[in-house]
Amino acid sequence: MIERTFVMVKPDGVGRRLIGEVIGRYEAEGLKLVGIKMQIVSLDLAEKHYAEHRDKSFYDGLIAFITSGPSVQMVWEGEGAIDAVRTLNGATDPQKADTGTIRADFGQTVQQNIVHASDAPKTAEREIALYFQPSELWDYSQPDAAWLQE
Ligand code: IDP
Ligand code: MG
Repeated sequence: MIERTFVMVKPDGVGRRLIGEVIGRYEAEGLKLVGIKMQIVSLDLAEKHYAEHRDKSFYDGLIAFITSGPSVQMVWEGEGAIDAVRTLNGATDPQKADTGTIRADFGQTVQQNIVHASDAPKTAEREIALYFQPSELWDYSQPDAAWLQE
């Protein structure tokens, strides 16, 4: 199924000049970039984004980190995009992430793990709506689209 997923290059990824590295991996997977922006996420937006973690011990640190500098927000589209991106990103803890994943290659701590990505269709829908207006998402075709279909 063609899906859309929300992805963020967190402030550590932006600061360490890894935006292009992250985008390159999703492009190489055959996914399509349909929206992109850069901002310092406000406290209010960060709290909405991470509401599910409100009661966790790491919540305050996570909110401080995610609002600490500019981050890049994106929407990627493609066949099974939600799982495909989570696989490329790797496990939350870079120490436990599979070799060759973004987090294994570049993540420093469980908190500073370079990227965020939606974990399910409902989450993707909610997170895309939090960060993007419908008019900021683009419908276009790529010349190799037919080759990527099963
Ligand atoms: P995910 O990003 O792989 O979906 P979640 O469990 O949803 O992982 O956690 C959201 C984010 O919170 C993580 O990406 C990481 O930045 C941070 N985080 C999660 N667990 C911990 C922890 O135990 N200590 C510090 N930060 C954590
Ligand atoms: Mg999560």
